[in-house]
Amino acid sequence: MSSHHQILQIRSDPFVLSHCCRHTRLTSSLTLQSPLKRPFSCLPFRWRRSYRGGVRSSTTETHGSKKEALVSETATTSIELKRVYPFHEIEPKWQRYWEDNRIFRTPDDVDTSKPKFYVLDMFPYPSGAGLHVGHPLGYTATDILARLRRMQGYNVLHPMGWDAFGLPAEQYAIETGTHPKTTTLKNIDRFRLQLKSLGFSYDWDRELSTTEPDYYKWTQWIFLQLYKRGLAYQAEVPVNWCPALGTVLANEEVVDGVSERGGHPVIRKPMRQWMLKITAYADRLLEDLDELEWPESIKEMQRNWIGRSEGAELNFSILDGEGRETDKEITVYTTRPDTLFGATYMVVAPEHQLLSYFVTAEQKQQVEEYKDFASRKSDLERTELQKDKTGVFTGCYAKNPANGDAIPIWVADYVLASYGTGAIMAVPAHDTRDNEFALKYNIPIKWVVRNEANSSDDAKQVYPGLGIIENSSSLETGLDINQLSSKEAALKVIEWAERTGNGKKKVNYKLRDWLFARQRYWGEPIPILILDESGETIAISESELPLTLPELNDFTPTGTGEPPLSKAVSWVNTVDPSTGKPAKRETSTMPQWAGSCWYYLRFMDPKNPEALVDKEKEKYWSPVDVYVGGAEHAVLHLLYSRFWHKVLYDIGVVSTKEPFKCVINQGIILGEVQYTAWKDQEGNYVSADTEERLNEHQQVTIPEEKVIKSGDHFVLKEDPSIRLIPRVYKMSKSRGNVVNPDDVVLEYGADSLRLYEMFMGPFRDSKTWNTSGIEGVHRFLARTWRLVIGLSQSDGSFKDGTLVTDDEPTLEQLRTLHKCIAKVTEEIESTRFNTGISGMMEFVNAAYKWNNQPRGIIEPFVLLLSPYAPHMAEELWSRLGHPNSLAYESFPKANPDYLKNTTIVLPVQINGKTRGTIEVEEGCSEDDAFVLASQDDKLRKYLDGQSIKKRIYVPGKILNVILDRTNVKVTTK
Ligand code: ANZ
Repeated sequence: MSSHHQILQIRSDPFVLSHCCRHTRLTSSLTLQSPLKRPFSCLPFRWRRSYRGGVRSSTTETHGSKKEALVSETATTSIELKRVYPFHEIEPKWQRYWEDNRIFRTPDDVDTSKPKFYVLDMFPYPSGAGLHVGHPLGYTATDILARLRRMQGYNVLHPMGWDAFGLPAEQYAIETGTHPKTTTLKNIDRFRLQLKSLGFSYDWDRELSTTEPDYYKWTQWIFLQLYKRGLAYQAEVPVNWCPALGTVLANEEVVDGVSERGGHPVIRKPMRQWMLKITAYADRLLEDLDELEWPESIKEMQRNWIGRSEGAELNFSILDGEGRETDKEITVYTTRPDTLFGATYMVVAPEHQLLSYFVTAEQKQQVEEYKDFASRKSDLERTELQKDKTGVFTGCYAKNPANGDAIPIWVADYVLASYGTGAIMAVPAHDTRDNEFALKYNIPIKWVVRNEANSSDDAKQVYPGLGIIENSSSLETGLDINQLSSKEAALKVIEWAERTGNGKKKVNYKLRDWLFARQRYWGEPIPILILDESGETIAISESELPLTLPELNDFTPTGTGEPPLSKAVSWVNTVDPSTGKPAKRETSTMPQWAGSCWYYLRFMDPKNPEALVDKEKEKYWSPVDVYVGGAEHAVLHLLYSRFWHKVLYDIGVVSTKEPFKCVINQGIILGEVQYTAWKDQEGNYVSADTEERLNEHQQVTIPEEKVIKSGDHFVLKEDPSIRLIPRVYKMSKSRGNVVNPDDVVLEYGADSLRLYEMFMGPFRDSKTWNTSGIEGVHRFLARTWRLVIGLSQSDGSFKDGTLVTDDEPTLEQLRTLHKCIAKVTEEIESTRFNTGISGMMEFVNAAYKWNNQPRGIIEPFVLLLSPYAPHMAEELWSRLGHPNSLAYESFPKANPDYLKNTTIVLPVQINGKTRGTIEVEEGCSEDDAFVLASQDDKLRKYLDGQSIKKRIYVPGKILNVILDRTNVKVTTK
């Protein structure tokens, strides 16, 4: 069942809250009224009432007609809220306590004889928009794990920091003149405050930002190690040039031909760029995937991204105008050397290096125009299968090495410059794209592979599969592969090519070297000098690191491709310290990926001025045990980090081959379900299932309280014949369905937000936000509070202390507790956080039926609750008489003796007379007891064929079945 459905079913409560999204829409006209610096009306409705009532008493609210209504409700509501439970007092109190006492600090000198647990969140980009409700989803999960492991005696590393270089701060600087550093620091402050308000147990002493020179010193140091090993180099490559942003973008930053950020057009342009040779690690990046406890889907995405393929490089000589061989060759990459005799033309990419050498004078202009045309397309557009193939004949021919045939060379953009050799032998009988192209341009098609499985296939159809080779022998070259299987033929062609110098076996990867330079200001400077005289590049000395980013007031791109840093003239112009020769600094900066590639290592030893990370510390803490973040980072971030990690492994900086042992992707939180209805011209509703052309009617959004579920559908409460369509959207500013976690914390508290995000559904699934769901978990927390503390007094406050007694727990109480311990522990460890909560809810429901709340039961339960709702748990723990935080108390362990299911003998009466007994599990349901009774040999004769009037069941005591004498019916099954 999808999480969407689950959530819809939870909604039995009336909708108390207005959606935050609607409030956010109201805000534009109602500004600056609240002392919270937030328009009053953007707060959810109930919060407004309590706020007015004095819980937070400093406001004066003057919103016209609403005012009176609000005022009349306030006095009671504020008390009601206090009665529920005083999260607004407890939460800041414990946050202060944790901070003042540095409770979650992981000291530098931990006792390394204890086991370790390193649990890490993908650190956020501190955007101007602040925290989104999607952030706390992953952060709460890691916090629960961190808190559990601390209580289980592990040394826990649970840090937080900021991935703070990047485009948005720079764009903002261009628009407003505010320095990116100022914006970034402000955003970080806000993020930190927000995270602290959620009670996450981060070791804030280890906080770091990728923009701090102390940090990027080591990012630059890693770059130098790469450079020294030939893994960072410069090359003239076709790049995605975005004129509007004035920068080169990586392939993954271009979506459908426009920049991912901002949606500006992107063109292909050859430029000299810094590249990192990730391809040198392709094999290891592929092989080592197998040993990782990562979701199979991510591993598969990485495998596809690396894209290993085996084939051959074959050389085709270029022919001159008279058809004579020249000394120039075009090398193609093919995964199907068996189809060599079927190659009836060649294609080179528009950017191919040799193109200008062999294109004929007559074709030159057409080819130039075509190159220009192709430069406007992204690689993705060029390779899309369904796109119409285009190309231009170069006027030149090449020799097929297998049979000596002269075949035309075309230029076409379905061949990419960046893959293989940027040239292909085209086999239109056996490759779909080549087939389409050949048909369009009237190029001969030659069949060389027979489909064995279906020889009756239309011989004129393209056949891309393997088969038996035919039409493939040449007297001239002596090569004959007829009647061989495709596999055998491929081996034979490779062997022949290697022997005759016509080619070689080749493994290729889709993975390309990583374009590592950005023509932007707000990034790490690349620590390289370029000598004025020779253009030679020189690494700056490690002792000069960090090479700090110079101050700049004008961040606008130069528009020429020259990075903004070129405006920092006195920084750029320098001398090579070893020779005194004039030189210029590299003005491109590193991409945002750089800082995030290795931050997990710095957290192990964040303040070390001597080394990136101390060896002993690294040995103890590596690898990251659990790494949680969004699936959008499945490939790039995780692949880049793995690459750097492997380089660091090779040079002895780290001790493990892989950085992250287990990766978990949290699901996306989607906006609240929106219900759409349609109205005709007269204003009458039209049911979504009766009308074919719904779009001709007016769409209206129906509030949830006017909707009910009918069967599998949603209908209007006032007229159930009108069916509605429920829709779910990603949260986005433009749709106005973004939920701000701050609002939720104000209204319900951080513990409720944490619990709700965990309770929404399975952690890895996408889920829809639902405000009434928070009310549910909030009520659970309030029930827990009252269970331990009791009801509030007449003034709304709560007595000190608790209701807990020192009575010996009963067997039933112990069983209930230990079942809960087993469940919560198991569910947290398997990251099924939602069902862990259900376990605690069951416990609280059971505990409400008891006459006493023994300390021996309640104390362990409070510890169980603490990873999820740490503020409430700390408060209860302290009221239970403990002077210290519970953060390092032992997490309760389930005693297997109390987990065994026990059976009891249950007497069964028929019409009040005991007729027999049955053996049932303790706590067995009425239905189960009845079924057992009706199957019992002795009892069956009383029940068979009888109609049952009623059943009286007292669990653990008796089952009494009253028969209906007037209507005899078989109902026992
Ligand atoms: C001849 C041939 C015959 C091919 C046939 C396929 C089928 P993978 O598996 O993805 O590595 N190719 C090579 N370089 C290319 C480039 N730069 N741009 C576009 N296509 C390129 O694919 C390798 C196959 O893709 C190669 O094998 C080549 O076409 C094409 F029946 O060569 B083949």
